[in-house]
Formats: sequence, structure tokens, C-alpha cells
Amino acid sequence: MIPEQRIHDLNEAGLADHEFRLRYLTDLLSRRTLDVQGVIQQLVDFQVAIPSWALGTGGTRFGRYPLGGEPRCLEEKIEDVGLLNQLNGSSNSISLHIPWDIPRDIPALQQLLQEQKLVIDSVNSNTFQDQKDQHYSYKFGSLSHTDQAVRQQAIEHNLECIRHGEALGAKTLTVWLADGSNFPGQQHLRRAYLRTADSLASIYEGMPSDWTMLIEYKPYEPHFYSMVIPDWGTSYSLCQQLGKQAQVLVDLGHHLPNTNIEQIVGRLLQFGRLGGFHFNGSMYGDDDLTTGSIKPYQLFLIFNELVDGARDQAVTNAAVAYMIDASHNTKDPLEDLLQSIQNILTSYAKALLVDREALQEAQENNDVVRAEELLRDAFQTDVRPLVAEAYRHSGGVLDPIAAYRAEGIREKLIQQRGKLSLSTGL
Ligand code: PSV
Ligand code: MN
Repeated sequence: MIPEQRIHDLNEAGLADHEFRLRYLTDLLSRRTLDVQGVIQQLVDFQVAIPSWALGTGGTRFGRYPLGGEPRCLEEKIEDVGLLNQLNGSSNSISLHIPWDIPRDIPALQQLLQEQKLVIDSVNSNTFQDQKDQHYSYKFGSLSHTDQAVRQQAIEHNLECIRHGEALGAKTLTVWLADGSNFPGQQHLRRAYLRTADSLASIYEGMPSDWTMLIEYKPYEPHFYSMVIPDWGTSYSLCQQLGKQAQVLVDLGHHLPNTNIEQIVGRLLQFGRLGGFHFNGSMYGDDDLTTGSIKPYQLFLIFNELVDGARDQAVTNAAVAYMIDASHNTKDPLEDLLQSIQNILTSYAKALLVDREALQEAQENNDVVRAEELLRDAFQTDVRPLVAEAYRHSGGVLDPIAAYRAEGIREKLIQQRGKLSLSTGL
């Protein structure tokens, strides 16, 4: 942890500039009768979970270039998330992937979480890899497998994930299935769906009544002909059959090029089935770039739907669980996470600036240009002072990446954990 005095000192250098820029923006927005303090408070309240598997360098199938100082165990991962949260106050929870990060010493972990001011967000099951001690292989599927014994093994794994989560106070199970087929004819498409629905029902029955099951979809990869849960419609239909505790999870990278993701978000909000969000950036495929680095306008439009839904009395969707699901090969993963959060908060802040009354009026009057200009006006506003102020309000620093570098955090982690430390995960 960075001492509080040091956080104060790190902020001192940029404070005068920051206050100048914030004052200008506040004046400007107040003229439009915007409640700037309210916007800052909403940014302070926004929290995005960090997955335990994003703290080490992610690789491609061609190679991985570890940076050194990577967390070697769950405890060190928690410390890294605690550090990120100290810098920006926006990531107060950690998601666990089982079995990459099985919690062992529960009392010690609980204490550590408390010290780091963190909670456990979701537990994520893994039936997309075979583990050493596993009896049956998932090569041809898990919850959708033709063999009941394989399905049962995958069901039990999910129930075990729930038990691990319960021990640490989590209340969400995320299920992403890699099940699918690589060649036409390999799998009976309808029967694979029915088997999956049946397996999910067994997990759902074993879930505590205050838990939520998030069902994630993905159009391709690791299978290239068909995925059993390829799209939001399939996730949604499964949730409908399971019951109220099942919700759809939208992962930004899990869409084919040019999919209108914001419309999917709007639909799910309308149906009260948007449960979770995995942020990442997608240039060609899944999670190949940092969140918001390539399509910031799209990220803004997604937040525009979220904010619009949150303000609409007719929308009764429960709180959405946000998480970053990305890990890159050529960046320091902690810097990448700080950048992602910056881009997420920036998009959220811009969405909060949209003049919704004027937008509705333009929409009702079919004034296409006015409606679009209202969105563009919010999108083009430089909201960085609002985001920086939100960091400061939460006890963090005005510029997290600059502070991370000034503190020489990676160098210190390398000293503590070594140059060759490798993190579990992707
Ligand atoms: C799959 O691509 C995914 O998005 C799922 O959320 C997994 O749990 C995660 O990435 C990590 O592999
Ligand atoms: Mn995901």
C-alpha cells in the first residue's frame, strides 16, 4: 500500500492545473444546469471488478513475454487489486477463476481482503481446460457433452465454485462455456442446447437463493463452426427457462464485427435480464485491445444506453456487475487495467452529460441531426477533470498511471517477486 502522505504529495504537483481545468468545466456545464457534483459522485460510486487472471501478462498462442513481478498466488493478486483501487478508488472487488485461484486459507484471505478494502465479486467456472486430476476430458464439451458422466463432472465443478465463493462472501457465479463444434455435422445443434439447458438447471437448483448466475455468450472461439451459446438470444432463452436468478452477461469482445452492442444492452435492460458486463476492446477478435482504445464512441453509446436505462422508471433491471476481462502481451498489466478504468469512467462521464430531455424531444420530432449532435456534444466534451476529481474524492491520485510510474511500482514488484514470477491464468 502507498502511504497516505505519499498520495497527497503525488497529487500536489498537478493540483493547480487540475483545479483550473475542473473550474472551467464546472462553469461550462453548470450553464447547462448540469449537476456537476452529482456527476462526480456517480463516477465515485462506479466500481468495476478486476479478475484474478488479468494481473499477469496475457499471451497469445505464439508466445508470452512476462514482465516480472507478476503475482504468484491469490494473496499477491489481491494485493495488486488493492493497489489499483488505492490509486483510483474504482475497483473495489476481485473476481476469481476456479481452479486457477482456489481460495485456501479462508480466514487469512478474509483478513487480507478487509485490509485491502476489497470484496470478492464473482466466481468463474472453468470447463474449457482439462485439469491434471480431472477424470473426464472436456475436449468434446462440458455441460453440453453427449456423455452424462462428463456433464455431471462439469455440473459438480460449478457447484464447487459456488462453495468457494460462499466461503468468501461472493454471490455471483459466471458461466462461460467453450462448448461447441469445429465441423458441420459434428454436433446435433438442438440436442447440444437441450443438454446444456438441463445441466444449467442442475447448477441453478444448487445455487443459494441470494446468488445470481451470469450466462456469457460468445460467437466463436475456441470452436469455429458452432458455439452452444453463441449469442445473447441463446443466453436470454436459457435465463428465461432457469428463473429470475439467471442473467445474461455481455462481454464486449464476444460479438462479430459491427454488431450493434448498445442495442443488445438496451434490449436486455428492457427485459430486465442484463446481469453483467465484461469490458475489453475488440479490433479483430476477442479481447485483443484495451477497453475503449479503438472504439471509444461505441463504448460511449453503450454507456448511453446504461444511463438511459438507469433513469427510466419503466426499466426494472437489477444492478449490473461490471468487470474487466482482458490481459495483454506487450503492456504492463497493471497499467493496462488503469488505462481501461480511465476509458470506462470517461465514457460513463460523457454518457452522464447527455441532455436526455432534448434528446427525447429530437427523437419524437424525428430530428435526426439534432439527436445525433446532442450525443456528439456529450461525447466530444473533455471530461478528464471530472474523472480525476472522482479519483481524488475516493482517496486516490489525479493521474494513476503517472503515479504508478513515479512510485516505481513495477520495479518494486520485481524486487519482491522476482523477474521470472509467473501468474496463473490465461
Ligand atoms: C472467454 O473468452 C472469457 O471472456 C470468459 O469470460 C472467460 O472466463 C474469460 O474470458 C477468461 O478466459
Ligand atoms: Mn468474458
